[in-house]
Amino acid sequence: MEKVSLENKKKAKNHFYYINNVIEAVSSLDFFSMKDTIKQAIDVGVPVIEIIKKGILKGLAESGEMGLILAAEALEGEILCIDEETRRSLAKARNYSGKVVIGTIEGDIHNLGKNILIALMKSYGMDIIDLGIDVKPVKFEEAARMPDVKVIGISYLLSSGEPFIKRAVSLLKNGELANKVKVILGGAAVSPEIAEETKADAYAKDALEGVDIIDKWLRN
Ligand code: B12
Repeated sequence: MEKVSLENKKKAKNHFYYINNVIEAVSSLDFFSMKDTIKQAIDVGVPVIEIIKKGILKGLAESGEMGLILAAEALEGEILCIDEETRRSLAKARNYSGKVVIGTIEGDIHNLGKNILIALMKSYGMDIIDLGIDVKPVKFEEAARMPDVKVIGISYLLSSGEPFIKRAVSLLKNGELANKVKVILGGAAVSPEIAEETKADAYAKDALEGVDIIDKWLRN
């Protein structure tokens, strides 16, 4: 018993070291060390979810706008790479059914927030279809018709995207798809008013809140 707890303490200390390196790299705007430290943390076995929650998001909070732009590039290759076998076993352990579709709304090319959410969802074991950026409302509707799709997540950072968000949610929630899919909105331009006005099922102020809501939906 004593030995196990000592090992756990060592492991936690080790993880703390690698997570701190990630925070340091992200907050100091060092693109190459961002990539390296994220990869190192993954290689030594720090769970991706910890790297995102305790490392990347903390580092981002300390960095300015330039940091966010660099981090967007650095993250893409590193944290979105959970292999399919691992994902499936995580999904089974959590009793998930159904897929999540995600995309950034028409006219909007911001993808860092969306990619962070995807990385988090993958680390929970969720099965994801990423429609990418600048996604037309009708594409969300088409995706919602696919078998197994249960959740549609829409990212929205530019306030000029409001008409497209309204159109997308209307296509998803005003017809026969309303009972098939749940819709969640996120991103800096989303407000409680928009979520209520559009009749989306939920909105989330950040990826952590979003992933918890989706987690509950996929278990039902
Ligand atoms: C980085 C950035 C860019 C990068 C994007 C790089 C990339 N690959 O994403 C570049 C330089 C390309 C860019 C371009 C532009 N940008 Co810009 N950009 C930003 C910036 C600095 C950070 C956005 C970001 O990545 N934040 C970090 C992430 C982690 O946060 P987030 O996106 O909010 O996501 C979190 C949550 O919201 C949530 N989340 C996000 N999506 C979703 C979805 C769901 C379903 C859920 C549940 C949760 C969720 O999870 C994330 C983690 O918690 C913001 C300013 C800011 N400080 O926010 C401006 C900002 C968004 N941009 C802005 C503008 C105006 C532009 C441009 C039009 C500029 C121009 N004149 O060309 C263009 C847009 C081009 C286009 N057609 O989209 C404005 C928007 C203003 C507005 N209200 O409309 C902002 C607010 C800057 C400002 N203060 O004016 N931008």
